[in-house]
Amino acid sequence: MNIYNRSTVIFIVLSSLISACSDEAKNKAMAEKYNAVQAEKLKHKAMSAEEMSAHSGEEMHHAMPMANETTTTPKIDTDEIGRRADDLPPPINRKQSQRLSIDLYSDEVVAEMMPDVTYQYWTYNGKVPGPFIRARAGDQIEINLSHGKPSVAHETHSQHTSSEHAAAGHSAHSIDLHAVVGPGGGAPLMQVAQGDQKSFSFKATRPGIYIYHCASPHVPTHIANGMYGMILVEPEQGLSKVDREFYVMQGDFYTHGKYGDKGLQAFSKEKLLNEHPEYFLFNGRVNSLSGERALKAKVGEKIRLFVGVGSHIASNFHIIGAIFDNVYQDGAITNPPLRNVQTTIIAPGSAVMIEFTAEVPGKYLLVDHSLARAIDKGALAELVIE
Ligand SMILES: [Cu+2]
Repeated sequence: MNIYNRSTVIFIVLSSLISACSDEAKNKAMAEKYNAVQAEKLKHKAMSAEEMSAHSGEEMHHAMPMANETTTTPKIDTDEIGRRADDLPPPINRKQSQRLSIDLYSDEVVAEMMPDVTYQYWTYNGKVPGPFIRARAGDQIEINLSHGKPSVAHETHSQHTSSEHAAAGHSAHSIDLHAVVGPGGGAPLMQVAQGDQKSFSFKATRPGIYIYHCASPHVPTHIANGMYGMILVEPEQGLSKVDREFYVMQGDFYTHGKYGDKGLQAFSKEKLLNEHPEYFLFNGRVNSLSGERALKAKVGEKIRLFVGVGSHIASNFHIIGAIFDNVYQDGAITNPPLRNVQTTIIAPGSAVMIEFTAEVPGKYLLVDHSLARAIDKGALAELVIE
């Protein structure tokens, strides 16, 4: 990090601890307040939908306003919360270091978690997971984080007041990148209040596949709501050539209702503290990586997966019917890989790089092999080999 303000770090650590201690007692009241704010926010959004439609953005789709407040199918902000598995930058070819500038924004969006189930996600750049950042060891990386989508910042302000925004628990957003060597992974420099924008830069010194996530109080809540992504720091000589690369992140989600309960689902902090998620999801929603959005490859092709866990519960990652040629555990892509692996554990806040060859055509299922999570709670994706 270029600059490091020690008192800021101490403040953030202390405030996180303080909020963690008092949170349990306030939990129920906060959930009620949260629900009230959600209802109010949706009402404001419905009222201003017409004027906002004049500012249509790529990832911001304003559907029909609510007919009334009691409808069970509230307006959604985006018709797709899940990032596609092939949405990642191509391999790096250059032989020298560069300066990179990465633009991120926080965005709280209501979207479908599964048909007839909606949820207010907190995101980087409107999708879960956030953008895949790709760099080369030695690069100087500048991270620019805006609180709110820049092009609609003024409309966002008009939707609810700062105090409502704070009551909903997202008065600040930030970023802690595990590729950063320095206090808080950059987070102390990057606490961004509503409507603000901050930047910091760091040198990517260690090759690896890393997680980044929001680190604003209450940190576990920000992460549980979807604020995470991956940053790959390629070694100077680059990675071996493959035919396909995919970006997959497993996340656990804590809805007030049970899995499949219809309507807008409030976040349940109680379930988060009890480590009792209702959903385990690959890339943000049920069936985000299935059907038309499945991972696709052809027989004989070499496939590379970057698989990470953004939120709080480890994944027992497995592909039914496949054996991994190479697994680089714990993000350690410069270590020799494990060979011929069936299932690999991915810790929360960690990622693995997996390589294998498509040998037999057909449909393969990516799962968390704690299989109730896959069969009953959403942790399923498809790989189609043609
Ligand atoms: Cu956040």
